[in-house]
Amino acid sequence: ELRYPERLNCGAELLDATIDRYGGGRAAFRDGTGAVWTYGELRERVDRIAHVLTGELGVVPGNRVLLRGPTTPWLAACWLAVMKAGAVAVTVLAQQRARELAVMCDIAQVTHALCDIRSVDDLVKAEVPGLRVTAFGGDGPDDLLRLAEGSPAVFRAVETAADDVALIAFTSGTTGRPKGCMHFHRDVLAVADTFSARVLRPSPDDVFAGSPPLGFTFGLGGLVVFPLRAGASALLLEQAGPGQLLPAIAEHRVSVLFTAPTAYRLMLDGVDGHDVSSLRRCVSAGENLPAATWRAWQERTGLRIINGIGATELLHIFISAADGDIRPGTTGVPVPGWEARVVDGDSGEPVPDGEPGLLAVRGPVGCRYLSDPRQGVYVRDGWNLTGDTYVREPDGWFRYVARADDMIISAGYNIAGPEVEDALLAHPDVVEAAVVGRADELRGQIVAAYVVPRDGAARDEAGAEALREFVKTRLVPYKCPRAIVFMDALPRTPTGKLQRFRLRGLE
Ligand code: 3SK
Repeated sequence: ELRYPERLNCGAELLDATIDRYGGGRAAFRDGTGAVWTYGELRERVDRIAHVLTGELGVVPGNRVLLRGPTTPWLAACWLAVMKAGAVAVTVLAQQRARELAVMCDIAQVTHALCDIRSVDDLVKAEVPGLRVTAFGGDGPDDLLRLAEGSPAVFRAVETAADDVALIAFTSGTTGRPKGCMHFHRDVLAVADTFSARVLRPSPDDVFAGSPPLGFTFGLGGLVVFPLRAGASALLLEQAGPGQLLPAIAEHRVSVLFTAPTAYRLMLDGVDGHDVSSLRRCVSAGENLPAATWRAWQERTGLRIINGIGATELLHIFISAADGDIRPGTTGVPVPGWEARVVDGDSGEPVPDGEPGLLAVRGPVGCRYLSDPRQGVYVRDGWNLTGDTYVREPDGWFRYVARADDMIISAGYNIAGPEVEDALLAHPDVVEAAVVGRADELRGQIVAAYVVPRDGAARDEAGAEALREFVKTRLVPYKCPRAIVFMDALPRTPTGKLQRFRLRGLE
């Protein structure tokens, strides 16, 4: 069981305690330009920013401070400074626009913002009443970094309580009004001390890198919290698409990679031309990892992807498989410190092993929506209902079926879209596939597949028919997509999650 002292500041733990343990001379962050920040330099920059926050900007413990910008060491330093100052970081994505930012600032009651100069326009356009915006990375006299240069180099972290709120993270929301999830100082450390410490088991020599932005808790955990907790370093890339990741892995000898299934698929084409021998751990989350992608990555690289399911509500990954025992097509077992079961949607009672039901989890971090009635839907009897349909196999392994609202019912058959997607993705001409139900007078719904084909592959009815025949060799015919639509790209949220609702509206 995890135990933390009553007074706990996660910023001080990640920085000051790590320096006490490993010294200040090791690399903490690198960026794409070749800059390296040692732990000592990082702490000095964080402490100077914390002085600006609590001095010039008048931030007091508990104030909500919005952080926005591309993934850079400076954005990570601002997050750590907000933690050490005892304020609450409200993390958003650099791609979110004025209207979305206005809603989130309202929900989180944001008073201050630290914003990369390149992302400031939309925040200003959001016209949030009373919001004090301080930009960084520009050349104005009021630039945060200029103010920080003139501030003292040592800041004593505010002694927050372990269960003071440290972070408000928004669910990316594939539909509807975003929900702000509150997380405590101890929660931030708990995800490092469970998934990272128990599954990844990083060492100070590890180099972390990946694509999720710091405004998504997948990225904040994987690229800031986990490496700092372990005394390791992180490569923070502003552009971290598949095209940038492969050369960066080779150049910086990246050993722990965080990205999503789509990026693994897209990297398959280029991976032979790059040296990925430094990789020790490849983590996939954000969406279910199809078995076909797992197998293709292993064939090309020899590496076994660690598939995980996480949620903004629970901060990071809670079910996964450890590297020695990974079964493609399953997610794994509860991360040590977490419990999981599969329950009936109506009664909330566990369903028998082997039968589909709703995934329910509990552990050191729980869902705490900020003033949102949907709290009562997500949390039932102390269990968090993630909205995923899962099967628990008799040996305790958890297998993803679909998002609960994504099951297709066609002519009385229940069909899980991801199973059909997996079959399509095994075809060499398919880069991406999304399968949804389309309303049909005769069958209620039919299986409709939206497919991104490889360059040069057929996009006509003959191509569609070839895919149908292929799926029929792998699945019972009623699961075969009756409609196949070829697309250039699938609609996704800024965090990379597929927006199935947008496909349902298409013919
Ligand atoms: O939303 C997710 O899928 C996720 C995955 C891993 C870690 C954190 C999150 C929010």
